[in-house]
Amino acid sequence: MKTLLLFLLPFIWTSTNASQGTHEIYLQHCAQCHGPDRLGAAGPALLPQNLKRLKKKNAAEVIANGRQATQMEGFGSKLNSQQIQALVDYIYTPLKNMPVWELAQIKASQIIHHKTGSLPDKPRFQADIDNLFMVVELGDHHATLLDGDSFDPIHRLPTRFAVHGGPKWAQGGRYIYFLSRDGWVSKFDVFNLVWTAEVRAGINARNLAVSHDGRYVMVANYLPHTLVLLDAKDLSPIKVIEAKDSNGNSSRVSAVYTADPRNSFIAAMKDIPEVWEINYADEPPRGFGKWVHDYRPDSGDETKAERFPIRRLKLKGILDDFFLTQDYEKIVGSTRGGGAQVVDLDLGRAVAAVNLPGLPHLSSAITWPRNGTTVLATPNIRKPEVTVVDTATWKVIKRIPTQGPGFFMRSHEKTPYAWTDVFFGPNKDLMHVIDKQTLEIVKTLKPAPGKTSAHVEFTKDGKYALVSIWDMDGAIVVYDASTLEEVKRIPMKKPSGKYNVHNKLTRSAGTSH
Ligand code: DHE
Repeated sequence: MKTLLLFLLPFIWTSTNASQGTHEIYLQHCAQCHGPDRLGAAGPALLPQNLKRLKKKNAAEVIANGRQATQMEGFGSKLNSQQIQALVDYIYTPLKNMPVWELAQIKASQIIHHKTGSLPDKPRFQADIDNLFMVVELGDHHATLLDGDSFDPIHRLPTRFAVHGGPKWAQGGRYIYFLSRDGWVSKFDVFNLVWTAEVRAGINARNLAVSHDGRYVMVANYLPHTLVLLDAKDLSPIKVIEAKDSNGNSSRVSAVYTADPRNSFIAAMKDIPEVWEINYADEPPRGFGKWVHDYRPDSGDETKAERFPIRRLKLKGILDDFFLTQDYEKIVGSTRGGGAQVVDLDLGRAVAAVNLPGLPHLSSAITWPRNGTTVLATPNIRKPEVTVVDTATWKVIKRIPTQGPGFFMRSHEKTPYAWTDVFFGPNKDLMHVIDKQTLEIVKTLKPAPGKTSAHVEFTKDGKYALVSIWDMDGAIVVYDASTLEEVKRIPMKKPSGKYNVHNKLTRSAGTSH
C-alpha cells in the first residue's frame, strides 16, 4: 500500500500542481479583464454557457493570437501551447457553484453615465428621427446610427461585447436599449449621442423587450434562470422573477417580447412547457386580485395579487422559438422535436398544429395580406425553403424552395416583395426576393460574391431595402425596393441587424417586434 502511494504521489502532485498553475495563470493574465470569478468585467464572461458559440480550437487561437478589433491581446509569446490548452479547459469547466445574480448584485452593477433629465431634449444633428436606423456591427463591437434618408452615418458608438437580438427603440426614437450576451443592458440617448445608464441584468442573457409605453425593460436570461424587470428611466432593477414551474423545476428563458395591447410581456421557457404573460399595467387585469405590497404567494388569498402578476400558460410541448400575431392574440411556436403549434393567449392553450418540420425561425417570420386572408411566411434553419401558411386555417399553402436554409425574412406594408437570406451553406451570398402575391421568387441577388448577405430592413416608406454584408470587410448595401437595383454601399465591420425607428415603433408586419 505504502509503495503504491509513493508510486502515485508524483502523479497526484503534478496534477494538483498543474490545475493550481492554471488558476494562477488565469489570475495573472486573464482576471483583470474577465474577472477573477470568470463572470466577466471589461471583457466577456468565460463560462461554458457564455462560450457555447466558440469552438475550443478557436478559443486556443484567440488566447494565442488575440482577437482582431478588440482589446484582447495575444498571449502566444508569454504562454506555451500546454498552458494555453490548460486555460481553454479551465474556462470551459462549469463553475462549482451557480453564480448568485439577484437584485443586490444587479443593483450594484448599475452605472449612471448621465442622470435622467440632465440632457437637452433636442437632437444634436439634423435628420428625420422617425427614419433613423441603428446598425449593429458585430465585427468590432460597435453600432452605427444611420440617417435613413441620406444613408450617411451620423455617429458610431462602441457597444458591450457581443450584442445579440434587436436593440429596442423607445420614446419615439429618443432612446435605444441594447443587450449583450453577457447580460449588460445599455441605454443610449440618441438625441445627445451618449450612453446614459447600464446595468448587468444576468450572466448569460437572451434578449430584452421594452414595454410599449417605454416605462419598463424586461430581460430574459439563460443564466441564472430569471426574468429581470428594470425601470426604463435609469435601468434600476425592480424585480427578479425566478423562472420555474409549480413543481420547482427551473428553466432558462428563451426570449421575451412586448404585447402592446395586452400591457404585458410574453416570455418563452426553454426547459419547461410553459409560456408566461407578465402584466405591467397600473391596474390589475381581470382575474387578478387587488395589488398589495405585502403579498405572500402562499397565502391562498385570491383577492390579492403581487404587482406584475404572472399568468402561466401550460403547453403540451416546449417551444423553441415563437412568433406573436399582429393582434397579439396568438403565438405560433416551433415545438422541440419538430412541427409548430398555435397557442391562443386568451384561451391559454394550443388551438392548432402547423406542419413546419424544417426548424422554422419563427422569431423572424412576417405576415402580409393575400387573397382576403393573412399569410405568415417563415425561413427554416434546417431546410432550404420559405414556408407560407394561411393564418385563417393554419394550413401550409406554399413551400418556396430556396438555395439554402435562411435566417431572416423581411418586408414592408408598402412593398410588393418579401426578402429572405440564404444564411447557411455554399450559397450564403444569395438573397431571394419573393413576390408576396404570386409567392414566386422574382429575383436572386448576390450583393458581395463569397460573403454572407443577411438581414434586411426597409426605410420607413418601404422604398429602400438595406442588406448586411456579414463580413469584417463588410457593408450595408442599399437597394431600391422596387427596381431591385443597388443605390449605395456603406462600409461596415460585420454588420448584423439593423433597426428602423418607424418600422419598429409602429410594429410593422414586415419586421420583427
Ligand atoms: Fe439570434 C434575434 C435566438 C443565433 C443574430 N435571436 C434573436 C432573437 C432570439 C434569438 C430569440 C429575438 C430576440 C430579439 O430580437 O429581441 N439566435 C437565437 C438562438 O437561439 C440562436 C440560434 C443560437 C444562440 O446562440 O443564441 C441565435 N442570432 C444567432 C446568431 O448566430 C446570429 C446570426 C449572430 C449573433 O449575433 O450571434 C444571431 N439574432 C440575431 C439578430 C437578431 C436575433 C441580428 C435580431 C433580429 C431582428 O431583426 O430583430
